[in-house]
Amino acid sequence: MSQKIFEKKDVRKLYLDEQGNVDYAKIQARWDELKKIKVSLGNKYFTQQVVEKAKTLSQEDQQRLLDIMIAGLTNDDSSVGIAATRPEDYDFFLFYLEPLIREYHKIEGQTKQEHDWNIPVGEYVLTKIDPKLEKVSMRARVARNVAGYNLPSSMDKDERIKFENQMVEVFEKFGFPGKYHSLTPGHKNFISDQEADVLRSKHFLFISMTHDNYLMSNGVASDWPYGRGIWISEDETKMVWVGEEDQLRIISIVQGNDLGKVDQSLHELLTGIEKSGLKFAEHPTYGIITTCPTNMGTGKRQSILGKFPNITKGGKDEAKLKDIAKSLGLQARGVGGEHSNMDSEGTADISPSARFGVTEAVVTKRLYEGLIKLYEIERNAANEKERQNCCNTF
Ligand code: DAR
Repeated sequence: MSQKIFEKKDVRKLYLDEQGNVDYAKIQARWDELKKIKVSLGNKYFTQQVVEKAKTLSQEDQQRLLDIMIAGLTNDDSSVGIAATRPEDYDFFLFYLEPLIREYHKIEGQTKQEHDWNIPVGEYVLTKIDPKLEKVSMRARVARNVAGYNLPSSMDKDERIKFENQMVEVFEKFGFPGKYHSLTPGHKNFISDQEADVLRSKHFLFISMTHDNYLMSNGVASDWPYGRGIWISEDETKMVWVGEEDQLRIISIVQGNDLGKVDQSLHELLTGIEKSGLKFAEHPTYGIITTCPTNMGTGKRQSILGKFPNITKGGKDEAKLKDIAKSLGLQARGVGGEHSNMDSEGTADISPSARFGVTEAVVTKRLYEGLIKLYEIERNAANEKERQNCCNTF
């Protein structure tokens, strides 16, 4: 199967028999084919035991299980490949999801998620790592889905629009000065493509989801652009994405050097939204429920945009930075987020990979401690380059 864009409604047909029932032989054949290319977690844990258990379920539930793993079946380069369709999937399909959740988040023993937003201001200060890190783009977001709705991969157009309108009501009364911009044609807050592109050029708004084969094949991008939009605070430091991979991505972007200040800003926004009466989907042990199990637990991702020209050799060796970051429990992404490239200065978005089994406070601590080591490696790479340059001249 090539890597062109597949829509969920078309791709799922590949794994159904003539009666429209799930065809396990077709699924297995595709997983076997993928085993020669790359083994995603969805593939690894789709064992014979899982198949046997799945076959005891109703056809509707078997199809739901197919939908959960369809991005992994579709994308040759998938490393996870899972998207939950409803909050209940994290109970109902645990026989399949639990081991892959444990492996991704490196959880041994009990899995109960704890929360702690007690994050000090003045402690995780980037200029302590390097005085040059005076004005850094620091970001943090939490993913949230609202109880009572399907998750985005199985929302239909009406549900997406209903959800967006419920959020507009929240934004109108939750007390933060700002404005909602909708991509939904005919919406009272509709913005044109040109206006949307301005927001994208500032790295505020997400790009069209129709270009992402993960989100297209698992249905998260269906009905684009209906029910999608962004709320932006007047000072452009707080944002809420509506209708992306999770129903809500609540975001804070701060230019500066104190990681704790981003958390403070994010937590203020999150609390403001909660106070408006919304109830987020939460699991008693898995914590915050998200579409992708990689985000569950805290749903929090905190990052900085940093330059690593020496490790990446002027942006040419992104893989090196990604490998080093991984060994430090961090993820390195390009300037435009996931699946994007770094620039010629090796500018990367660095965040801790763990979101589950750690508290919100630990995510910040891990980012800071990881950055101490990463910048040390960058300095060593710079010194090494200088040493080589010096000696090459002889
Ligand atoms: N690249 C996809 C998704 C990985 C996690 N990222 C999310 N959920 N945005 C994969 O399955 O490898």
